[in-house]
Amino acid sequence: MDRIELVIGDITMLHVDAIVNAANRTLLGGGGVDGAIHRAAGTSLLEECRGLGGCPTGEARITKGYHLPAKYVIHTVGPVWHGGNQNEPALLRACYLSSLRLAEEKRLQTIAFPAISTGVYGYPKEKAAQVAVQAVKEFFEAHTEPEKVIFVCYDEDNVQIYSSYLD
Ligand code: AR6
Repeated sequence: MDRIELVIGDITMLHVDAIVNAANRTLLGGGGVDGAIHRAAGTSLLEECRGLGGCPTGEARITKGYHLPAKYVIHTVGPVWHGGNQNEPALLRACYLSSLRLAEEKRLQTIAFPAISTGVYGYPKEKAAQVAVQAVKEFFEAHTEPEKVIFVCYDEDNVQIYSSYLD
């Protein structure tokens, strides 16, 4: 449990090895945390993203962090919530696991996640937090790297929800 931390605030401010972006399949930016990350990183991020050719839901891609304090950005595409019977939990879980695998491959030690899919994509926050915490715990059982995961809560709801799961 000491490998999991909860931070309240803006993910773009964090001095970590990688922050995760809740992107869309084009990887060309958008609103929410995606917009904030692109604004803070600068236009070079968008240029690098253009070269990636998009990303399927549940997968992840890595870029540099440019003007961000974080060294890298791991872009993952969460599922849009359609009621829960369209494979949403498995796809959301895949986002966390594929991001963690990329971090491990690059030997990154600290990685910060926003609450993927819980904004524009409408995934219920409580259900999403459960998937997120469970995926990270399971990954940690079998892997020593990354050393630390930070869950970043931007809204008050998520602060309450994550706190209750991590207690
Ligand atoms: N730092 C940390 N968390 C944040 C920040 C921030 N600066 N800003 C918002 N959040 P969303 P999604 C939280 O909508 O649901 C974009 O247009 C927010 O409170 O950013 O996966 C993409 O391009 C929420 O809990 O992502 C896609 O089209 C969480 O981040 C689409 O939105 C996720 O909300 C992805 O939708």
